[in-house]
Amino acid sequence: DSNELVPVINYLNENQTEDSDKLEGAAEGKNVIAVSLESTQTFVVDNTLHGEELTPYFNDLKEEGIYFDNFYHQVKQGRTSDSEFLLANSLYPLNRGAVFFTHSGNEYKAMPSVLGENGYFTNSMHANDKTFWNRNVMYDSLGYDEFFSKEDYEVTTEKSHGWGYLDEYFFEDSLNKMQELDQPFYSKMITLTNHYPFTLPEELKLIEEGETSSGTLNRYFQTIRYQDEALKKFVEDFKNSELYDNTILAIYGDHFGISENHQEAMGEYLGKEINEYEQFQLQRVPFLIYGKDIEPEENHTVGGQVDLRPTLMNLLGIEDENPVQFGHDLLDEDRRQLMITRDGNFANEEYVGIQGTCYDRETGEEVEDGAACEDGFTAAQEELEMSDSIVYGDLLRYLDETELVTEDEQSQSNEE
Ligand code: GP9
Repeated sequence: DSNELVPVINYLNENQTEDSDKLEGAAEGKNVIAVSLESTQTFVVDNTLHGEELTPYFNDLKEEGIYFDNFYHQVKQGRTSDSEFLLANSLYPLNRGAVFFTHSGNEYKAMPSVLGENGYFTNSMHANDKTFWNRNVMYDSLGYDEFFSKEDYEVTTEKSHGWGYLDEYFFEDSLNKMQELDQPFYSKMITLTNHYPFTLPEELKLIEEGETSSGTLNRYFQTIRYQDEALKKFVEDFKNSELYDNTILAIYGDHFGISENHQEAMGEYLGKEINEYEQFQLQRVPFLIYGKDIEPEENHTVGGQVDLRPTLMNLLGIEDENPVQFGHDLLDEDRRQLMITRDGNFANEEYVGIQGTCYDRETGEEVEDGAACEDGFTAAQEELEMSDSIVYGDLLRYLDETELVTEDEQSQSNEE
């Protein structure tokens, strides 16, 4: 019942820092375009193959925005849909299955619905079948006004490959659609071409394939390079459009593309042995905030996808009335730096904790004093359990009444 929410809200309140974000409201009233880059990991950023950059455009673009280099994906079996869940709710996805399927009937007070209440036209753009990951059902629960799916794009065989509509055309059509939307809008775009098994038509291969022992990794370099070219066309067109003046971009990787089955090949490419710590660090995905009046900065804070919502809402200067969020604004200088994975592992400023073993986050050395990681493991367990209780118990349906209860308690204790 509604009482189950109280301890969660109390815990979250205790862990909130006073907001000391100089960028609060920096993008007030602006449109937001969130771009989810399929299978894009941080290790490709500023990296080369055969002496050529893998993501030449992104490498330059990140110098013009706020780039987070210690930002991790937090997905599990629901993959892209889990990353969407993290972004929309600032809750953790589930340990088994995809919450987009298992709990699409829950009540959420997700970012699209809150933005909607604040005058935004909210939509998701993804040129795949609308039923994939149960998106057509879940998007209603998350409060999206519209879903532009495959049927809304000019998908032809010539413009498709592998999983479907090629990114370059997806970006082009999407930008055209956005220019027609009511403003302010929030559009979430999801790319598709850089998806396993990472194949491309010959003429779209802009770089020779890799030479490692994994064909998957070798091809991944080519689809990553292709995606970067498609992104370039999109952002350049965006900059030349009227949207540029009043829109921010939030570009992030959704999850890993290269699984741990390819560790050896990854080691060949990176020139080091991929142990447990390195494998963990490979779960970093890029995150970039870019827009006309956004001051460039390289930000090293440790965070993850659960932090996207509070970060964006803060930039927009919107008071988010849903207190049940596990993320912390990435731009808040006093934020608690703790990134929790669905497996109960974590990274904080000093350590990375993996399956009971504690590593120095910067050096990767195992820390003798294992107790150093105890707090992190405990917090990870606690938060995952609390987040699960919300999802399994469909507790957000009690949000309105619970808030009244906690406020009452608050004012009572103030009077005492
Ligand atoms: C499919 C796309 C890819 O619509 O989101 O899904 P993934 O396999 O990466 O979760």
